[in-house]
Amino acid sequence: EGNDDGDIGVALETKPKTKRPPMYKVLILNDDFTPMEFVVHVLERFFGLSHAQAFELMLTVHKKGVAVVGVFSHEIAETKVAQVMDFAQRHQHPLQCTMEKE
Ligand code: NFA
Repeated sequence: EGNDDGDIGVALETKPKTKRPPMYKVLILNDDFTPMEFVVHVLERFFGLSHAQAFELMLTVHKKGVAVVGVFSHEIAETKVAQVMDFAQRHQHPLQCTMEKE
């Protein structure tokens, strides 16, 4: 940084910034009423988990109160949340699904 072209030699070099899109965690919350089998079905149907994976994750939510069930782009996360909330409502279960920035 320094030459004879008359300017002031402030460091203008910048990092080449590559922008990855922010990712979003999709969370399932425990409640006292939604049947365990319904949650397992949701996890299989909307998150592509095997029955064994879905059962294990359902138990984690049941015991800990909440768990991350997947990480997605904003658009995909919004779609998953809407699908789960709609499916739960149609079956009259109070299951809650939300998203948060990672
Ligand atoms: N706690 C619910 C029950 O005992 C099961 C459940 C698990 C609900 C995970 C919501 C999420 N029937």
